[in-house]
Amino acid sequence: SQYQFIAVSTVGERSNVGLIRLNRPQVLNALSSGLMAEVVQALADFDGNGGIAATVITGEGKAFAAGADIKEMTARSFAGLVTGKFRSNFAALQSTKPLIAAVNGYAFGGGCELAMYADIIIASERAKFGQPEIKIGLIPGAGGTQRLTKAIGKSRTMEMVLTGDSIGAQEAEKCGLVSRVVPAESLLSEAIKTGEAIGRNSKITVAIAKAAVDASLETTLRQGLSTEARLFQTTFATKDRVEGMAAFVEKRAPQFSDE
Ligand code: CO8
Repeated sequence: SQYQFIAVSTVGERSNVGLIRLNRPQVLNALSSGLMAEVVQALADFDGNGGIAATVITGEGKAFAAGADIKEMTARSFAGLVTGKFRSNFAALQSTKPLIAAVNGYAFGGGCELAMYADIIIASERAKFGQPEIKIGLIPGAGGTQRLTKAIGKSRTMEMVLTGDSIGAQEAEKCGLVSRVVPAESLLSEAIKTGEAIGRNSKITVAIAKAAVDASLETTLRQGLSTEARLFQTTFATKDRVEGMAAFVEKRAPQFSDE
């Protein structure tokens, strides 16, 4: 394999779901620069692969990812952070297709941030989410203060970011950080099933829908509704909407062409 720190495959009945497994279980999948660079590459490859409908990312062992690699970070300096490339792998994460995080265990620090980068988080009952950076003299640096606040609100985010304490899967579900909690043994199959369900829809319409939901996090309600209206209109220009409606009327399954 071209990868050292992750394992990459395609899964699902139609082999149309990408799977990325973080694979440094001996250090709880700590996100070293090397590992992050591989995640960026694998995600970009799946994104550009016409046969892939969605990607699932998960961790090997008892962690999803316990954060940035602290041993690697100890050598970093303020000047190096300002002028260097430490953040660039997080900043380079890019997926126009749906990304599903299957959080199997600890999602701490950069691990929680990586999960929150995903479009959907499905949690095993063993999952734990935290932004413990404060305990080592840092603050979250890859979206933790922003995406967590948008997901679960200011008060809980403040409590987590200021104390460094983590929350379990049930609490994460209760406060809306994850879409659902499933038994540990069915986590991966549930995440893949979700990818397959997305894959039964038109790729072009899925991309438009994802862009519309993403817009809600970036803008005012008025602008967001306007963006949604425009994107809704564009779906009428697709062959897949003609097919989808025809199939409904004719009481048959649609044959989407992704056009
Ligand atoms: N980095 C490096 N090594 C790690 C990390 C990590 N983040 N987490 C765990 N490990 C290693 C441990 O050192 C240990 O290695 P060894 O066996 O050689 O001693 C091995 O993994 C197993 O870990 P533990 O023995 O600690 O396992 P426990 O089950 O006892 O504890 C915990 C699990 C509670 C998750 C614990 O490992 C822990 O607290 N880990 C650190 C969590 C943390 O602080 N994460 C935040 C890191 S900072 C961060 O993520 C900033 C992100 C910035 C991104 C933006 C880029 C600019």
